[in-house]
Amino acid sequence: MKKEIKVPDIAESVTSGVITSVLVSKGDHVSVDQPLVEIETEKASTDIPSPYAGVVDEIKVKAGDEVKVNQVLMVIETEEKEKEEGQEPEQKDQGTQKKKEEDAEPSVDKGQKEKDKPGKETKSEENKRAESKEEEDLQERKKHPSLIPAAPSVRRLAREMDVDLSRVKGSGPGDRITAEDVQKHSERPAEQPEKETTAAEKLPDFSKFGPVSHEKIQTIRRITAENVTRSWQTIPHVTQFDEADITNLENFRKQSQASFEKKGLKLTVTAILLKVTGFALQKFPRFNASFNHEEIILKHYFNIGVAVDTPQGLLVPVIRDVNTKSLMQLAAELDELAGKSRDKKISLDELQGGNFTISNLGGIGGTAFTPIILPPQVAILGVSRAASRPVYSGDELQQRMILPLSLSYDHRVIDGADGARFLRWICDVLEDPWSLLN
Ligand code: CAO
Repeated sequence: MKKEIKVPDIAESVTSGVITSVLVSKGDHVSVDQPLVEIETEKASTDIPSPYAGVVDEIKVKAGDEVKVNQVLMVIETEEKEKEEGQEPEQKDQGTQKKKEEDAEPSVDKGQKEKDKPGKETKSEENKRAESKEEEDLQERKKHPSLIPAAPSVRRLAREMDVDLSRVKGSGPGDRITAEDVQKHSERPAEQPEKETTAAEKLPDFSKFGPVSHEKIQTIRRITAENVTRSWQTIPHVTQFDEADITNLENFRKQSQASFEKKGLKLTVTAILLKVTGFALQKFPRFNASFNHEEIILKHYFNIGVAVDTPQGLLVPVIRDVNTKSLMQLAAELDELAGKSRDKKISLDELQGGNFTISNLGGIGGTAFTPIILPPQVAILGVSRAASRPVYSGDELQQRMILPLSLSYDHRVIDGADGARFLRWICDVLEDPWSLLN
């Protein structure tokens, strides 16, 4: 029996990738879980294993091809016998569903169908009726969104891309909506790619003014570019700035360093921020949420992603349940995950499930920046370089260590006052960690 192998739902908010190598050839015998292709997404490289044992019948991709979730990669002739009806269980269900839907059609429509004999009406009448049927169907789908045939991953993608699923025409079996349908639909009204191409074509010939060279855009860069563009275009970002006086905290950090060093670790600002932000997310639940137009999903677990600068591009590994972990455990996990990200050893699982992100550029420099939210999250904390500054304490000028922080948040979920309160709360705790004990 022939089975199609499709690109699976690889990771949260990943909709495409590039085939880096095809690991089998036509005619090869493959076993269950045997890697078939290697794919690179903006989050990581991974193998796609075979769900079946059988013989490779057809290969539809080659190294370098860009593929989308749900796209067919190859066909495998499995050792299973053809089912009686020659249908997959899923397809059978859809067939039954379709039949049920037809049976449930209002009797007026059935009667109307009888009258619809060719030649009995003009073309424009036919068009009008087709349009009004389409409109009826649309209203029906809007009333009962759960009846729209689409997998949970496709629904999630539609929410992230701000696509109304009831308006998308499905191209899968039983009119099932695929990730590709959602993508195509989202591209239609915006005509964004077309505009971008036109803009690129209109670039002047820079070589007229001086020497130039061309650098091919690498996969991770291109996919990151697409994702940040989508985030920037669909999420109304606001960025709030504040500063924390971390003089006392820095003293504590230096004093604690010896006990961390004994375990081969370093206590850094990022590890401390993981701890403090974990508390902040518990206190301000809206920052630990996702938005899907109909509701705000509040999460009761506290997973925080940390942006890591790696030679292959930006990666965001996730530290889980930060509120249950000590500073020592957080420092150890941060060190391990940042190392794995840089060494290309991070797994997809370790890159998923974040509720909030910390992006610390302070080790490099900068006084402030406006970080871009990682959907489906609703906020991200930017950390710039802590610096020693003269600060008045009453009439007295003192030398203090000041840490600049910026918080970008989704204004559909969080109002400005809450943004300011959240960031101020973090600053207050950094200035006086003992206040947490109150
Ligand atoms: N202000 C001043 N100094 C800072 C600092 C800050 N905000 N943050 C870190 N530092 C210092 C550290 O104390 C350390 O100093 P020493 O070498 O003297 O001990 C040095 O900078 C390097 O720190 P680190 O990077 O090893 O450790 P970290 O835990 O603070 O950061 C990580 C870990 C993964 C966040 C960081 O290495 C990194 O990759 N940052 C880049 C994040 C990024 O690219 N964000 C942009 C995303 S959007 O494009």
